[in-house]
Amino acid sequence: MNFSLEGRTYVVMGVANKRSIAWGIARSLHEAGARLIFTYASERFEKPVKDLVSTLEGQDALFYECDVTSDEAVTATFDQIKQDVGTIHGLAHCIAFAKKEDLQGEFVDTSRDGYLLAHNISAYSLVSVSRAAQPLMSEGGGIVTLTYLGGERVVQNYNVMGVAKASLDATMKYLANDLGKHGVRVNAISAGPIRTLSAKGVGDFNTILKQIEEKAPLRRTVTQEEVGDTAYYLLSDLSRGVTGEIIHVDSGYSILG
Ligand code: NDP
Ligand code: N5H
Repeated sequence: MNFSLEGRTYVVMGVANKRSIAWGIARSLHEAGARLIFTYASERFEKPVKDLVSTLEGQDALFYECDVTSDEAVTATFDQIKQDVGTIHGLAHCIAFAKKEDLQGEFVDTSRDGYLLAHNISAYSLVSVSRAAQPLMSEGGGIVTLTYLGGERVVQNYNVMGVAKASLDATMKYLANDLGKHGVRVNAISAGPIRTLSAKGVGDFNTILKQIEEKAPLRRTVTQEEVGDTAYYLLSDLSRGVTGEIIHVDSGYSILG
């Protein structure tokens, strides 16, 4: 079996900058020979993303604006991708958002607004994007999303995002069940803490990283590259029998009690 991604096209959603997990995924897919399509939330990110992608040698990428809070935007984006490239072979969904005030203090204080916003962007978007992308995966394909341990158990301060990740995990499984008959597999990567723009400004992130270095079986944190290579596995035929699965790329931290 040939595990090169030559001749295959993948959509990567959620590159904000070079630290983004989505960027680690893009680099792994690029290394494997894939053609890449990038989407970003607003025009503001067009130039930075294009500048970053210009560093990928020989990559003939395409770029689209896509705010996942709008079904119309999602549908229009994938309609345009269909017109421009025809078939795609997979998608990496690396998108989440919650209000800052909902990522501290007590979960019980989460507002209705904040709860709905976090779920809208971080969980429902996977439904919307998968529905729009599936018809483009006429040769079968893979969808990968990014989750975190805080959706499986209580992690201090993760709060509403933990509840949204629990929803995302279940969403991934229901989508895997629906899309399997079309040859489309849907999986999640549960990444250990990585310093990204989203993680920035989050109180005591250093303490969280230090705890991983002290306690995780591998005694170190993980990198964007390690998450990227697992996404490559999940988006390639190497994982052809795997769907509805959550793979922890977290130095083994999740096995600890
Ligand atoms: P980044 O800040 O690099 O990426 C977050 C992305 O979400 C940004 O690119 C942002 O797009 C995008 N986004 C937010 N709102 C919208 C929207 N309405 N429409 C489209 N895109 C939107 O952080 P990460 O790489 O850390 O995050 C990627 C994923 O990984 C998230 O799901 C996160 O929960 C998950 N994760 C992260 C971990 C970590 O420790 N960093 C650990 C486990 C999981 P834009 O920049 O264009 O606004
Ligand atoms: C237990 C923790 C630490 C506490 C919680 C952190 C949660 C982070 C996730 C969300 C996605 C962060 C977020 O929405 C930040 C925004 O309010 C403000 N930032 C932005 O608007 C920037 C500019 C844009 C690019 O960000 C987004 N998201 O659009 C969890 C950590 C140990 C692990 C972690 C950091 C998990 C995760 O899900 O990201």
